[in-house]
Amino acid sequence: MRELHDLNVSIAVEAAELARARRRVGVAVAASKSSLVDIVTEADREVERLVVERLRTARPDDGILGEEGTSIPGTSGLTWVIDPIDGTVNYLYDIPAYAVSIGLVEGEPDPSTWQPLSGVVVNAATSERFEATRGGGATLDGRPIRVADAVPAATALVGTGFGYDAGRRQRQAAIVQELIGSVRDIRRIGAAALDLANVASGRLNAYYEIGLQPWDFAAGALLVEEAGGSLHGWQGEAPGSRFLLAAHPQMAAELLELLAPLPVGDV
Ligand code: LIP
Repeated sequence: MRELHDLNVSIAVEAAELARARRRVGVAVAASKSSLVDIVTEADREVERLVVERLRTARPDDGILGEEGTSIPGTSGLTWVIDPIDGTVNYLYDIPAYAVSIGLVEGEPDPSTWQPLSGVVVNAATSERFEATRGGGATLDGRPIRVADAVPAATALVGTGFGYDAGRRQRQAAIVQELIGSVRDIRRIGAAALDLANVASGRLNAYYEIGLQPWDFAAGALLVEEAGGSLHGWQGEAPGSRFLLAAHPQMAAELLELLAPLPVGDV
């Protein structure tokens, strides 16, 4: 496990350095995906190629699933789940909140059944390195991190995010409009992996989002759990693309109760 995690850290740090270097010389949209504003840059693709190349050399029997199209089945029972640049729009605008996120999971690359083993999230703009191993705790630049102490929802700082489809964003915003009056405030940072790292390190009390992709949270969810937090899905489902909430275990019930009457399932 240690060797696999050290490999994860080494590759994530190298990939973050590449992303930062490309940002310095300028970034342009290479293509759009699900909508005009769901963009990919050449750096996203280049960073994913670097991560895949390193993993194929070091771990040729493992599976790999990446946001920018990598889908390689493995025979080892392990799969690396990659978001080469999470927070792509922040990256395009040079807002210093974009991260390389690499999770290593055991089992099928299905968030409802996989067992996370190692997670690394590197803020490529600031070089902050969040990491966790299953049962080994979570750290920020080598220092142990813990979720913030539980607080009532009314004083909770809650992160969330929005999708790339305009109609879905409006439905998601309608939920925020209802929730914002019942919590301290809302933060929309623009990178799920960093939102989860912020919960794990106590910078947010909670984070929820509707419509994430497996690569958005494969590493960050392990950070939260190893920092003493818990992950929740919608109405008892496993946390995943339909809905994911990360929070201190003693806060989750109240936050889920606030969300329950809202059209989360219809977004
Ligand atoms: C982003 C997520 C973010 C979400 C954005 C987008 P990307 O991922 O990290 O939480 O709100 O809509 O999905 O596209 O930057 O890798």
